Amino acid sequence: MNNLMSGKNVVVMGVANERSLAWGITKSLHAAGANLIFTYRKERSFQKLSALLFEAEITPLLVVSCDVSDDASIENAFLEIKQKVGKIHGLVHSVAFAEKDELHGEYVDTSREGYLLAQNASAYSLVAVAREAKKIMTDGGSIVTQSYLGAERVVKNYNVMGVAKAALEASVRYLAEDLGKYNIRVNAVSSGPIRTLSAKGVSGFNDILGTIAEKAPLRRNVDQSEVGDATLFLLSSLSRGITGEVLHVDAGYHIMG
Ligand code: KAL
Repeated sequence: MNNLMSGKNVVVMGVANERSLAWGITKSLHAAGANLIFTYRKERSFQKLSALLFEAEITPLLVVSCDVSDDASIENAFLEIKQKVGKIHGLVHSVAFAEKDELHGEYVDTSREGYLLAQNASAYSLVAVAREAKKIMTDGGSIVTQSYLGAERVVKNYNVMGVAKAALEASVRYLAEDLGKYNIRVNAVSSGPIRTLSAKGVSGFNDILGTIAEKAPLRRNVDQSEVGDATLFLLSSLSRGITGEVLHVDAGYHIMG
């Protein structure tokens, strides 16, 4: 337990189950004394989230429905947050989606529809959410999103998501410039591969983990608690001089040739 976030209201988007990066982040934020607000899209995620919060003895300030690919849904969610909580100091964007069909084979075969869907849900969603969050971050704040190495390099099968993450990371930089004048910082964590619901059904995921364990400087993989603590750092005043950054939490793998 530390007091890094006491008195701070933080919105967490993207808890689907106990393996979610957003759940690791929730645990770090809770241990740091943050007041937490959650958004969910699927009813199934709401039920999972409610059970997880109960088990972890976390009492949220608020849980609201929010579909990040729908502007009206985002506006409604942030209006409700404003009405019930007032201002916020932090936002965690930990959502992404691409059609399964686009996540294997060759990138050259990506359909227009699949490309736009991945960009919409995984990259534009940060822009739309930042615009609403800004209105209630009246004391300044910090926004953190989640990325992956596939934004910078070609990673087999990541395909359309790699291009969406590249747009997400570029958005972090443009948003950092726009929101900096309001003392709102915008950063990303680029974590190593972690077995989450998004990684489910990915053939060869064990091989990916094996490569990291062999080649990363720390000779191991990372977990949700490490992503959680790094995200906490970026949300807290400890990182007050940092914005527009992509922080790799990957046991150092990205530095290797
Ligand atoms: C190279 C890696 C292997 C995996 C390849 C692609 C992973 C893409 C991530 C993307 C977010 C996954 C999906 O959108 C899956 C979706 O089509 C089906 N799943 C769902 O609908 C579930 C139920 C919901 C909860 O999932 C979502 N996302 O809504 C990348 C690996 C090594 C690292 C990973 C997993 C990166 C990442 O971006 O998650």
